[in-house]
Amino acid sequence: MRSRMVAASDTVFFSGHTMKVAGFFLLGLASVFSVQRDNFRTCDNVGFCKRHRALEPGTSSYAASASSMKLNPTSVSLDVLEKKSDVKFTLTIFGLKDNTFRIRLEEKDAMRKRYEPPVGDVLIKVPEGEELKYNGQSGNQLTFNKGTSRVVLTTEPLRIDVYSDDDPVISINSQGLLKFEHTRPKPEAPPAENQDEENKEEAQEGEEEQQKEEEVKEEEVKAEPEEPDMWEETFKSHTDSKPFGPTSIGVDISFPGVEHVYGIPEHADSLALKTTKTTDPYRLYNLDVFEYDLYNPMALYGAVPLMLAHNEKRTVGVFWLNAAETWVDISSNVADKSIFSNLADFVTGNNEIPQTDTHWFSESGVIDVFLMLGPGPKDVFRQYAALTGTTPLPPLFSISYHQCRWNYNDQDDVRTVDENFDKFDIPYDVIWLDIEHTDGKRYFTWDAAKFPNSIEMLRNISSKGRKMVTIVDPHLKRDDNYKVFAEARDKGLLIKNKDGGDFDGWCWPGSSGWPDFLEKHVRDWWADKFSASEYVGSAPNLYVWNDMNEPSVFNAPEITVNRDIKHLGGWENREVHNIYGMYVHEATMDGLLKRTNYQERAFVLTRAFFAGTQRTAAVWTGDNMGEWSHLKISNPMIMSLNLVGITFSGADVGGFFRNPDNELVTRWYQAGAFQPFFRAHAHLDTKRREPYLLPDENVKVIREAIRARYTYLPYWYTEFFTSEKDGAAVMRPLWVEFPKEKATFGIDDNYMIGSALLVRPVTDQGATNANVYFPGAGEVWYDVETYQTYKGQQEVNVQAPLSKIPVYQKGGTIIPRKMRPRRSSTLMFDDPFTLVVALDPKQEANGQLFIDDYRTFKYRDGAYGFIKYSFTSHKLHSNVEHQGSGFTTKEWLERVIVVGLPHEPRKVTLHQSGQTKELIFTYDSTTHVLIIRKPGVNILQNWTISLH
Ligand code: NBV
Repeated sequence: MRSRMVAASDTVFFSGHTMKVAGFFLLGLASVFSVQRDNFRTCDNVGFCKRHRALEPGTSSYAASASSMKLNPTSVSLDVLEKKSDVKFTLTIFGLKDNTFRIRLEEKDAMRKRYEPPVGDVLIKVPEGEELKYNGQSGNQLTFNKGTSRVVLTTEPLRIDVYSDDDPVISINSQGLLKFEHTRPKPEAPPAENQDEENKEEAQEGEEEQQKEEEVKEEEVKAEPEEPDMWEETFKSHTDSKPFGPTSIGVDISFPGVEHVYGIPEHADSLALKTTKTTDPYRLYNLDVFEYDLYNPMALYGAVPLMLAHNEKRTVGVFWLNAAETWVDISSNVADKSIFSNLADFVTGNNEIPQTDTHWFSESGVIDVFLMLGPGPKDVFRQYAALTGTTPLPPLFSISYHQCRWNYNDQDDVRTVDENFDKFDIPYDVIWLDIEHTDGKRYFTWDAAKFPNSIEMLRNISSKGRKMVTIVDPHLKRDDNYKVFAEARDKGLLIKNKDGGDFDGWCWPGSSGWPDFLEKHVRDWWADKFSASEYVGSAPNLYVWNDMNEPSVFNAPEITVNRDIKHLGGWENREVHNIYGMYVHEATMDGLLKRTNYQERAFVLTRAFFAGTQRTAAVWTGDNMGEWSHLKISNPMIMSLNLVGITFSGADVGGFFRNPDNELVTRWYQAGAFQPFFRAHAHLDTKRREPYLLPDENVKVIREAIRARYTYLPYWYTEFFTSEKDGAAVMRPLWVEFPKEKATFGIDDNYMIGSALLVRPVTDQGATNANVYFPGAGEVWYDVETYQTYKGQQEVNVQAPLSKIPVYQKGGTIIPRKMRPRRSSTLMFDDPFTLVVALDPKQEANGQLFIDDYRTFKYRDGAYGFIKYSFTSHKLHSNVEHQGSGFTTKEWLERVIVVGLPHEPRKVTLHQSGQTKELIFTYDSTTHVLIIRKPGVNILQNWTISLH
């Protein structure tokens, strides 16, 4: 095989500190503070990536046969022939409810079944069909209508164009890059190696020889040659046996009229995806990338193959349902006219119309693509949510502040940290324990010397409403005396190596095995491990964190399991790689829910993820660095996750590696306080940096930032509740709220939380100012601290000294807050609300509030309150839209702040149940802010406050 790809030895992956396991020392080799790229494959050393990327746009060799057409009420299928190989495929186009289509291409007489995630695991159910009407044939084009959309299928060369309201919106295989590597028997003799790179180089020495080689190459193209890496591939010292040969699939998908595409996390890159002409394609392959680099398309811990394409007119989404390694190339006739202008002839032949062309290819599976036609961003969120589900309402504690570190050393350490938060008046809800809390990295156990009485520790924090999260990784130490491992081995639950024995890899505990979470019975077994009797020393206020679930394997290729390892169902890891981590956290969540017989909501954090992860875990962006650039990239990274449904996501506050200075830590808290998942975390080797350890000036600012988070919890909670229903991003790019405003399309340092709050975290060292883009012509925005106003559709350089978080409330919105700082969110359950009414130029505003018991599933039976607020004609109305299943609350209204009121009212009155009461108020004529005190009504009531 290619000698270029075989390194003398593999670098031992390492965490930055010395790990001693079973007499071995794994030494930290990667301490240069940037990723060791050569641990990871690039497209150049991935056979199928090279093969797909080498395809030239042109005429497709695939043709559909119109006469084979089978019409069903909601779908149509046709035979497709690949003309060079004579292999047959079935193409099916499904009409789905809510402006969605599905397109599948499968091999007809495949020698081996291809993996597809079982329905229920990624897709929550078989998607509901909608009538697809055949509208006849014209030439080689068949047309199908569904509502106001239509699909035009060109039979030869095969191409599918999708129109929405007569506008072309998505085109598939218009560049002719479709390639489906059909199953085939292994050739008897190994393929010749005369095409290898090295030989090519040598051949360049003599012109004659070179010419000969070119002739050979030409011949081979015609004959569709077997390439050397089709049946075996080598990376560094690892050989992938590839017993089933080449199985990849790929096709081009174009978005006419579109310059901006987003999504396909996880990458440490800008929000708007870049063209990949000079880089590798964006790679989706769940990997543990040590000290990842920024602004490149390398794969990271998780993968969601969903892309959103957006322009002023509409948003569409493409979901590529495939769990294998996937790459996505992006080109654009706008960014790169010279090369791609000839491809921009979508319909009109006018290459002045912008177009983004993407090219998707996966190592195996079938082509199964969902096209969501919006037309708005929130429609695409809903359409994708109908396929893969939404984030269930998190328990309130989990959207509060989390204090983590690798590691809190022992019970005393936990007690001291806990007490210090109280001493310094800083709220926090959850304290976390990393791998060192266990007995030798045996998860579900405790280091008896350091944590002799974990139950007492858990009880202590519980008295203040606080929780604990412990880490539970999926690698099990191969130790006969470790019950969890022994049981998994004896019951045959572990993934196998290619020869059928239990797969043996290296991770934190040394030699380890991995349960095969793809199997339901394995997940059930794992879930039971969280019961009080199995997880000895745990308590109901203990929740879980799944790390290393890509899975991370230190001594395997690319620090993950070999592609040819076998899962219990017979699949190779190459077929299922990206979905493994999701099954781990799903089983964990199930275990936590089981503890209370599915009564109490729970919390799981995961590092690896896939489409559907949103249903059972929050996600964090892994091992970032305490660097300004990493603070900056946390915003687009979390926004990308939000765009693909993973709304409950965040980044390590402070940065995981290195020692950030006080200013950076402080700015990071300010950003984290306005990101959905808010947790500080730090590497074992870093200096302690709990907020109270910083100089007074910083403690003060961090305290304010965390308190600000707590004051906005009612708003976050309401947003999460509505997002469970409609799948909308909670942390939103500005274009989601202002889809027609082109200036917002490339912005990734300003964002919105819901529809009311605009946030612009300061992410530059030494900055005392920040450029804020205020979107929306005719809108007005209010600084949430000073109430200073800003007009929409302009960028303003605002003052942002260290104490300032630039956050703005949109005129026309009403935000519920709780303004009494306490030690934890649980202690705030019954606290009174403040309503902040920010008036728009018409002197109107609307808002809403969701309340329940903040912790159980009873809201699903209707036991919650949902209140709508509206301000119009100088009156604020509270309208209880829902109060069900006997739900009541002690929460009440203590204050109303009306912002943007030009004149002081003479009198303010409260009207409720036929009674009127005068309320006290103050008015500031410079800020135009009215504060109405003590309306005193229960929050779950209808009333009106009138300004006279
Ligand atoms: O468990 C240790 C760490 C953890 O703190 C971190 O958050 C994870 O992303 N873990 C990775 C393993 C090793 C990191 C070098």
